[in-house]
Amino acid sequence: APSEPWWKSAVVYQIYPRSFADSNGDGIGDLPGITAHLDHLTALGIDVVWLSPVYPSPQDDNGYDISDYEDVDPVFGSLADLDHLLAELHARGMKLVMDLVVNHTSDEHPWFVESRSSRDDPKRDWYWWRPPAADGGPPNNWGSFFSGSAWERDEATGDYFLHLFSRKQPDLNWENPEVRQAVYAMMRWWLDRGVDGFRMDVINMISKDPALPDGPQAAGAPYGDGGQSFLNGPRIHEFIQEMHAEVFEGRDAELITVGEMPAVTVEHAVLFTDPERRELDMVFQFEHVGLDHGPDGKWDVRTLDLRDLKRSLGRWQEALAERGWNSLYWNNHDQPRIVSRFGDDGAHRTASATMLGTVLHLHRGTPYVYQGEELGMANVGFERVDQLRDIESLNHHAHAVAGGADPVAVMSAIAAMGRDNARTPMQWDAGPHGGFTTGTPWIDVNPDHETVNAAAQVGVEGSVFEHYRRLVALRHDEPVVALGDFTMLLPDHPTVYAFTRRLGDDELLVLGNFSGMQVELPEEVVEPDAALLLGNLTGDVDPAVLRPWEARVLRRA
Ligand code: TEU
Ligand code: CA
Repeated sequence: APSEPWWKSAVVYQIYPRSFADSNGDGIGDLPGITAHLDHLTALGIDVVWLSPVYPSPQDDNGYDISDYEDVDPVFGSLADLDHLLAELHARGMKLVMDLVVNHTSDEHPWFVESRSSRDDPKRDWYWWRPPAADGGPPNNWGSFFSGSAWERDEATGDYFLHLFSRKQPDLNWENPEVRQAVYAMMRWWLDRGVDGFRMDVINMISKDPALPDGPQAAGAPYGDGGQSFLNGPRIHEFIQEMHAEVFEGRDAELITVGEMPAVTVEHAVLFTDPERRELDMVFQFEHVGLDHGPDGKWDVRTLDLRDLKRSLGRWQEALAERGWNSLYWNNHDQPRIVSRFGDDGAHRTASATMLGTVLHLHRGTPYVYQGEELGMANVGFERVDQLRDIESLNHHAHAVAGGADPVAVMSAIAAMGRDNARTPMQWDAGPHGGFTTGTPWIDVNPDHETVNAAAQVGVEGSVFEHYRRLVALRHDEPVVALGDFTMLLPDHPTVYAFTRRLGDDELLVLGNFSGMQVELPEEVVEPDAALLLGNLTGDVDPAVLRPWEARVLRRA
């Protein structure tokens, strides 16, 4: 339908600049490095690049701690380098989405430097300052996402400030209208520069209950969970609608906006993405990437039950079928690699990576490919603390070990779930450091780069890359893939993921084997007359059987 927004048939590619390509040998990826590798993106056929933060930053959280919203950190290049990248992307028909991190700033942002200077500074109220509790401790019991208290006492005044993430990421006070206007002005500045939209970091945390009450605290737990006071908080839809009116109104048709929203519910997601409400185009939800977490959270590693995955993604497909829109992802810079997580990064790497890609990309929604996913890059699984770089993993390790946890068990959870798995350098070729840098990389390259790399895959039949290229093309070429409705099949099958997509008379059947065992298909999905639109394995196809990690996209006769 001509009236459908362009991003419904688009595929987005996420670049984590620090780990993509280093142009000057300092061991850190940079903007000229990205610009030098645009052929890779063109070959894949993607429509949009989402660039993780490149702004000036002390890099406490790899750029998610911003000290200047309107410039580029010298480690990544200059504003001129960014303008050049933008122009080159546009020349190739691709758009650029910037990361918008406005739940918090760096503690080195001038706004916070002023704010902390005295109790009556005009910017004092731009952040969440509270006096100590009666015992001199923090104002409430909230824990930070990066271990420890969510409060830090500041020497200048003796008050505490709130930081949901690192102590170098103080939370902005969105109750203050000056804060909101300053953010909107900055966003307009970027749009005027030519960027095509924003991925909004933890944007469903910006509205907090100003009472900041204690959260529920499990027996023996060091901190309480403040989530009910800041996840999808009281004014969240008001703030997002205001942002839309102040920043996007009148120019939104060409843009793409996606809100990153830990713990967003389907009910809120419908509100956020219903076009009539004028909020956001889509959100990143977290339910499906929490299914292998136990009751104690992400370090409590469990095995995925495929039925849970189908139930979860199926619910999201259904909830956003009439109004709103899904984003689709397995990976980003915070998640372990999907081929290691839900697939098999050993003997069945190519088959499982392509099966996972097929199942995801055939859902209704806008797919996001995270750098290296298109090569089947796997978890690195660091075994030593000195190999870790991520503040979340390092803080967790320090706190857990200090609290008496077994260091071997702590490292094995980090090896499975740690964010550094996503952040090892892009594997361009089999050469030293995978062709990422001529210097010493800021984080170790995965030793498997000798076999898993772009040079070995681009243009090579049977590779993960070539399969992803076909998936992107399928979305561009087949309206049913972009716009068709979705029906989940076989919800109780333990290893087969099956669904249909339908647009008018056109119906696709999608099958994926989430196991290394051959499986006999239940009769309702055996279709000898259907045409094979896309498969991930070569050789003879038996309509009644899926081979290990096989995926098929069939067009019903
Ligand atoms: O992440 C938000 C978030 O809640 C988690 O995914 C987080 O990465 C953590 O793993 C929780 O266990 C966003 C960014 O994507 C992340 O890189 C930043 O560290 C974080 O916000 C703070 O800006
Ligand atoms: Ca560099």
